[in-house]
Amino acid sequence: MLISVQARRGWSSVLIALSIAVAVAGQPAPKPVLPIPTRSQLEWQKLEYYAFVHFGPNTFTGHEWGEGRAPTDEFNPTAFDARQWAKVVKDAGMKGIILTAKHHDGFCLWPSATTEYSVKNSKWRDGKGDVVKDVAAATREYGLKFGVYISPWDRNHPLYGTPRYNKIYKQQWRELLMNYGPVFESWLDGANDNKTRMVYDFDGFFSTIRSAQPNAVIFSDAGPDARWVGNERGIAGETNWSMRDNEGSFPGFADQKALNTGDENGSEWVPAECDVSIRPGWFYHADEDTRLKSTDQLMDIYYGSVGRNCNLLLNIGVDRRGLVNENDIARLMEFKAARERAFARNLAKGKISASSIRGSRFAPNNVLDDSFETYWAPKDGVTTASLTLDLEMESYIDTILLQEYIGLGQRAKSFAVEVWNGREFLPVARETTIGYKRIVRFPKQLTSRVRITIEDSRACPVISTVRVYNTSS
Ligand code: FUL
Repeated sequence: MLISVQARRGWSSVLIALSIAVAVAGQPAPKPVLPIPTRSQLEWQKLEYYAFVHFGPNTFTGHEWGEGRAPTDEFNPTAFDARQWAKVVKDAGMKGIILTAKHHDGFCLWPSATTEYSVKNSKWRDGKGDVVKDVAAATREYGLKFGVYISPWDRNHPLYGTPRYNKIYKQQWRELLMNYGPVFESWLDGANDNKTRMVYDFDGFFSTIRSAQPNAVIFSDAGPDARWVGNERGIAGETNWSMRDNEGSFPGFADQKALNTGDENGSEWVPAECDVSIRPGWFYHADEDTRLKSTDQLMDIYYGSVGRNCNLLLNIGVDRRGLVNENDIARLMEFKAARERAFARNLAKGKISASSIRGSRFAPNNVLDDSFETYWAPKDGVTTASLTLDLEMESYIDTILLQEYIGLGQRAKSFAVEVWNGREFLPVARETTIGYKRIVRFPKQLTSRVRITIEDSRACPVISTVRVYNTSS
């Protein structure tokens, strides 16, 4: 008896607590729209900007695609210092380094048991050096992520072109992924020898990588976790969905146009990454020291990649000393300063209202805080909705930054930005997708109010962030 009274009391207090919770929270969160990112994919997306480093015999021979015949002694950096790389990368505002542990020439930057063509047979550090080990340790020391690229195409290995080579390549992945600590991204392409046309066991490669490092995002032209953006210019499509169908596509046979925009109806979450080099080539060549991309070009790349729902993998030049070259350092820092100038002052600080309110937990104010996890959402079923923002004071503006809370899927299909001219709202931009981050630039306007209208969406929109800037002030 006593027990059941207590139980009833227990239940009623639970009910009271629940109704208070519902009153405070209003409606429950919107249901996810599938597919959605895994935890690793979401954490990966938040990195936004990290470095690619191509380093190996090509650095010394001046080639881009070595044939695998350069003597191992050619690889002999005179002042190799991975900590210098990590410091530069950190100072540049990048979040990690992906190292070409093996390029098409087949030379391994670690003492692999799978080949004689590696650092172990070079003069560098009397064959005792290990570039992978030093870079992995330096990234850890500087709080950076570490990733690796090994080319499946191997122009040196005697077994290349035979099925046995697939085993060798898997073994190389295992060596890299099991001996050097956590790897945030495993990068591979479908590069192949035109004559041999080696049949790669991509499924086997992916499962080898997955079992050695379950949290590493696997990148290739065809996913499975992150996809190539379809060009090496660093520019994503204006429309850029993080969804694709990986089925039937494999590395090396890429539909570049489809990769550039993703697919609204894609069944898998495969966000795009933009790989692009700060120099004309991927490897360091002294004669390219004066041909680095300008800061303006890098800003365009930033807007075309991070500003279009992509991660930016910017390749930098490590020279024959084994150091990031001074020219690259200077440009990286100018690029960083330019980003800081452009985004110095967020003008989205005033009052905000929405055309549809779901509940206080999902209030429009959530788009103004610094948290990615809090968002504004209208009621279920509402796929056209707007946010109106009063700026603190009349200001010049030319850029708006939006983020969708992609933990619930990528939703917005089209949106418009309008500014108040004292009498009415005038359109300044009409765009398509948003995704994790979208930065839209428009001609400079003097205004006190901005309206963002999600015109169409796969389900009710979930907007995490709205920021407004005058990037040319
Ligand atoms: C391509 C390679 O052929 C280039 O040399 C470079 O490594 C680039 C990042 O990937 O597939």
